[in-house]
Amino acid sequence: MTHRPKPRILQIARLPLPALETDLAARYDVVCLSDQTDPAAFLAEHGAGFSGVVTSASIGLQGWVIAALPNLQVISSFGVGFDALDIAAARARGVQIGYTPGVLNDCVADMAFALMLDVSRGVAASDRFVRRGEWPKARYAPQTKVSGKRLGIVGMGRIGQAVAERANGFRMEVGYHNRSPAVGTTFQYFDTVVDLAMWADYLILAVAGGPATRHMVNSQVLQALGPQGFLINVARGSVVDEAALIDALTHRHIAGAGLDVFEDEPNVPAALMALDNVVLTPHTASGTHDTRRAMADLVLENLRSFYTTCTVSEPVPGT
Ligand code: 8YV
Repeated sequence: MTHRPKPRILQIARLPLPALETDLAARYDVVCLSDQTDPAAFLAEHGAGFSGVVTSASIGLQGWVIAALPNLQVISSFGVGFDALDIAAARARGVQIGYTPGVLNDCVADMAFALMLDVSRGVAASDRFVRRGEWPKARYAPQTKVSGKRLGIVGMGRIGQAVAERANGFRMEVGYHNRSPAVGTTFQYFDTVVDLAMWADYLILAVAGGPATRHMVNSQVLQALGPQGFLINVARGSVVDEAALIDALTHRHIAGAGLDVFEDEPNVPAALMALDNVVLTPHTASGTHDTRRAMADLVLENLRSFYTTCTVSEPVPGT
């Protein structure tokens, strides 16, 4: 019996799910680039030996790494966003790119609602109030009702739709902005984010990151959202002008914000941390055992499919 050597896979950095690293190591000859003392020197010496790359939406893949892998054929990314991945460089080389759409919609939409409920009702803030021992001395101030309010969704893709589905149980009216009106939805469409923000009590961001959406939420949008309005971001930090948001929150031009993503992760501005009308989570919208396992299975399936049929099973659109 002849033994074909296992394909060599370059893992760009430590992955969010250790079990995925174990599964990869059982199937492939894996080397982690971030474990190398001099990654550039390592690639110069060994780059030609790798046919595959595994990365994540947060880690991404830079063009110079792609250039240092002359025999690269497949990239399998853990996540649905690909704004940190140099798609153009990979496409120019005919490299297949697989990602993990679909399986995280529920958890990201759940997190959007968790942030919306928390920042409106002061869940985390009142938890801090109780822990500080303030309850026996004072009453916690009334907060903002969520049910029945207007929910504005920016980006009516799969995650935006999962957010909209949840609004029904809260008897919320849904409006949305998208590049173009979404087929098959009856929700009210707004041509601009400013118009949507003006209408909405809650603006939930569920758009892709990247140059096309950079600072889509700026001071004008925040002014339109107004002093009773809340901003929820489960998309990408780059979608919001963070300096403008800090200014709007500090001067109460908006009521509050629930943020899972930031412009310079994992660094969160001290000015945001100092505010009580903000709920901050560390980019964990997809971070449940169930969803991370389903994402890991798709990372493995994309590789399995590529190494048996020469095509990934979930290609990034347009590749
Ligand atoms: C993950 C994400 O947290 O899928 C995405 O685009 O940003 C998240 O689901 C990320 O991939 C983990 O690194």
